[in-house]
Amino acid sequence: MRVLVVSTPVGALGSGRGGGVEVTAIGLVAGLLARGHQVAVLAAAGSVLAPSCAGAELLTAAGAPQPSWQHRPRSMPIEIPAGALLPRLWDRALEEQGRFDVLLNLAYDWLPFWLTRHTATPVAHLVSMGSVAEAMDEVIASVARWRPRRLAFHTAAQAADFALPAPVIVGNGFDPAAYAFADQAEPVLGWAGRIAPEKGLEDAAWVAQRLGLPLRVWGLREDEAYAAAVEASVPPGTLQWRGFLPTAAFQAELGACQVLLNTPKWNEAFGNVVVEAMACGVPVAAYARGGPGELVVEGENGALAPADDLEALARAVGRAARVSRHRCRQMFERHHSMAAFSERIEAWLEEVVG
Ligand code: HBI
Repeated sequence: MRVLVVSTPVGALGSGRGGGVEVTAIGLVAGLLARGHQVAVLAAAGSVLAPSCAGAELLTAAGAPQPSWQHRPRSMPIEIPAGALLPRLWDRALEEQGRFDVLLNLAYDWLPFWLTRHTATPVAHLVSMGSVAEAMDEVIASVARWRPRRLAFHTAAQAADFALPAPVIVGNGFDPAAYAFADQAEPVLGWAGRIAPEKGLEDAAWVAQRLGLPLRVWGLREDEAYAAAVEASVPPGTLQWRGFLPTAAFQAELGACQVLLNTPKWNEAFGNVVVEAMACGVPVAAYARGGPGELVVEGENGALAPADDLEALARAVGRAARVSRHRCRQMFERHHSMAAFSERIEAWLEEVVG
């Protein structure tokens, strides 16, 4: 197939601003290329493609980034800033659509969902979040009523926010060669994600201090005040801030952790870092909430605690530390490799094109 992947307007690929979508885009583009499809990527000016995506054509558009839905009230109207990037991305996508079999949208934004019924080349949406806003729920529901299979989700927990009869669940995918299995661990815990309230870092900090172990923290300090508040909530030295690292450096440090803590405070659609930890052989202790609640299987690749139950999460760390690190890697390779993911994406897009 000839696939045009239209990226998120919140930031350039490779900047870290796109959050999980950046990792998804790499797995999806590299995976489809490896399966012999022609792929082009339309993204914000300044985007760079990972080496594994070198075979894809890169189209860019410049404009004002879209404010993230993650920090907007649910009743927020749709906003299009002056000079907005989003309409420019889709202006270009509609101009180019004639040379593609399918347009694959990765943006969680009103415009591409609204366009779905009106394009010549079919648009398919890989929905990147659960329900975060009324106006988005409404436009996603309108696509679901018209052609439900034009929507795909990362997990069933995420899809459940949109009440579809039989949602397409595609998981996510990562390049196994990019993650090194680490058999030995240091006596440290890990936490990774955007440093923002919905990610619940304060709970991981509390558990680390409760267990008397340092907590290595990786991620973009998106909310500085929040980061400072978490730092102040535990004794100095509990948190070791590692910043936002490119995957190669991140996974090398992540592999040294005994257990990764995952503490979502919202219906996390997937939980990329949970799978990245598995790829490095690191078991995960997570809240039974959202995607992580599905990805972590008690006793197999980690341990689960009732959401927001700090004492239970501290106990889950002990159970997670005892699971086989080889089993974690094995589960990653079977379910979450780029090959497994792109096979699911290919089947979905061929159904859309068909
Ligand atoms: N907000 N408006 C908007 N559009 C997106 O595509 C978007 C977002 N917030 C977060 C986000 N995408 C990605 O970080 C997802 O991986 C969650």
